[in-house]
Amino acid sequence: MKYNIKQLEQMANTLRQDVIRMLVKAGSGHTAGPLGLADIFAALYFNVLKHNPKNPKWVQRDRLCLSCGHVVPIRYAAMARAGYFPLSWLKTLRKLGSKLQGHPSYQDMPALEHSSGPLGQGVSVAVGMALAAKMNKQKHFVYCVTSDGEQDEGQTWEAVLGAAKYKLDNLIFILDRNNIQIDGTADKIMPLKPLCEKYEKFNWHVLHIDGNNMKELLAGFAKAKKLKGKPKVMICHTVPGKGVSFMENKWEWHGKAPSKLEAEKALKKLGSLSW
Ligand SMILES: Cc1ncc(C[n+]2csc(CCOP(=O)(O)OP(=O)(O)O)c2C)c(N)n1
Ligand SMILES: [Mg+2]
Repeated sequence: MKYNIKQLEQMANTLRQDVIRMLVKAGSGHTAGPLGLADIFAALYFNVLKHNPKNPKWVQRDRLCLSCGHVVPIRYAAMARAGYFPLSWLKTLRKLGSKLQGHPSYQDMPALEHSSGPLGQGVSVAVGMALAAKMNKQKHFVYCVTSDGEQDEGQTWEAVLGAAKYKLDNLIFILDRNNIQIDGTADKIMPLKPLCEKYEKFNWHVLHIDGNNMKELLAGFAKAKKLKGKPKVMICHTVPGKGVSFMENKWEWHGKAPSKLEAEKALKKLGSLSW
């Protein structure tokens, strides 16, 4: 069943609460990116993706690659809510022996499509999957979530070149333009502007989206699917830490988990009555 905009917005808020609960229990991990990406993951898992949680290896499924692996808590939350595994597993994030590792582990959870963590690698995996789909005349799309920090990786641009060469119009990058990375604002660490023109000159279709606006997101995905002849990138402007005012737009929350007190405050801001 495809969720409507209101249901998707509610789901995004639920996912944000899940992320806070997971991280405080884990005691370490990444907070800002996952909160900023909640709307995108709600849209993907509850409206956009052709997938079957009960049959994760269904051949005709759309592939979702997560290249910036550190934001995986938001993907775990969306997968649990979509029925890939029990919600109780979310409490095991980052624990020894858990399937929910701090960075995606394909060995532990094949529904993730591939492992990631070293930035820049997942985009190449996505290009390979899209090329394979073309060669096999398969109809599914390959989506790849990548981050602005990842645009600093040389490997990203090798993948971008390759995708254009093979005119992979079954490939859609979802670029999280949240303007932060590990130890500063993204553009201070490495200026990326003009990012849109860079992708255009590399022969990609480029869309600009407010990545925290569900209506824009759904329209963006629909448009991206239709564009032909070139790979597509949806540059999604998101607010890192979205929904928790004391975390919003602060790079300091890139890789820090909330304390118990901070988590309680965050959950209140997200409208939760309990923890
Ligand atoms: C190849 C590689 N170099 C460095 C790192 C360390 N690292 C982890 S996250 C990160 C920042 C990435 O920026 P971004 O994905 O934009 O972070 P966010 O928006 O989630 O804060 C860095 C440099 C890494 N994981 N892989
Ligand atoms: Mg970033």
